[in-house]
Formats: sequence, C-alpha cells, structure tokens
Amino acid sequence: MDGALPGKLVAPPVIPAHAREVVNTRTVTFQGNIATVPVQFFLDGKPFSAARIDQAVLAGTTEEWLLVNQDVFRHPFHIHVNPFQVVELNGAPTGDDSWWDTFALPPLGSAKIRIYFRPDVTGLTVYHCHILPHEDNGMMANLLIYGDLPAGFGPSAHGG
Ligand SMILES: [Cu+2]
Repeated sequence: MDGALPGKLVAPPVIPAHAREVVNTRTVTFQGNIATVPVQFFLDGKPFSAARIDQAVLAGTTEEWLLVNQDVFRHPFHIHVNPFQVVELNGAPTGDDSWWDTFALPPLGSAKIRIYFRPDVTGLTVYHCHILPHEDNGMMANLLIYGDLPAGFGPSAHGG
C-alpha cells in the first residue's frame, strides 16, 4: 500500500455469509474488571498486546465466531476489513441478513456471527470493543488474515 485512497468503495459480498460453508469456528470472550485503577478489559482473558497474534484466518473462507460477553456491561464488537452477519443473538436465530461492522453484545449475552474473509485482502488487522475507554484499556486483539502458505501449513494450522 502506498497510502493512496482506493478508487472505489467495496460492496458487501454478493453471497451472504450464512449461505457459505463455514470452515472454522471460534469463541471470543469479553471480560472486564472495574475493581482496578484504571479499569481493565480483556478479550479471551488477555489485555491487548501488539506483540501477539490472537487469531489467524485464511483469506477466502467463512468462519463462525461465537462472541460471549461475560461482563455486566454492553460491549459493541467491532472488526476491521470484513463485515459480518449476526446469525444468532443469545442463542436464538436472528433471521437477519444485515451487514455489520459493529454489533453491541448484550450484558452476559452472546452473538454468533459469520464472517466471509474476502480473498483479496490479507495482512494484520484488529477487532475490539468500540467503546474507547474499553479498547484503550485492553479490549482489543490482533487478527492475521493470511493467503497462501508454504506446504504443510493450512487451515488446520489455525490458531484459536
Ligand atoms: Cu466495551
């Protein structure tokens, strides 16, 4: 990337995520601790670290992520690059085809989402809570979207 703006905006995928084969599932948990100063927020029990890749996904595939909010606060999940569809909310099917880049997780609730990782965009990106004091105090994680890998590495080598 040379820093130039793209010449056109990217439309959501034509085939909805719920109509695509799910090749991998993951669970991401959201936790908070307001007993500390400053407060701390975690994804999968860990505060953000720039030195760690938390999830690695294969470009061109669809994944289903169960987002579990173990906190008493609402946490709006936000992910960069690829939009997602919410297929279940608190375990109940949504029947909703809307594309989201941010979706509020209810307190002590869950959302199951499907993400189609478009094949033409690879690299490192992030997902995080979209409440600034939460993401700034730990509730963010690194996502690697990878393309071709050397022989012997593939979807079975996924983290998460
Ligand atoms: Cu939050």
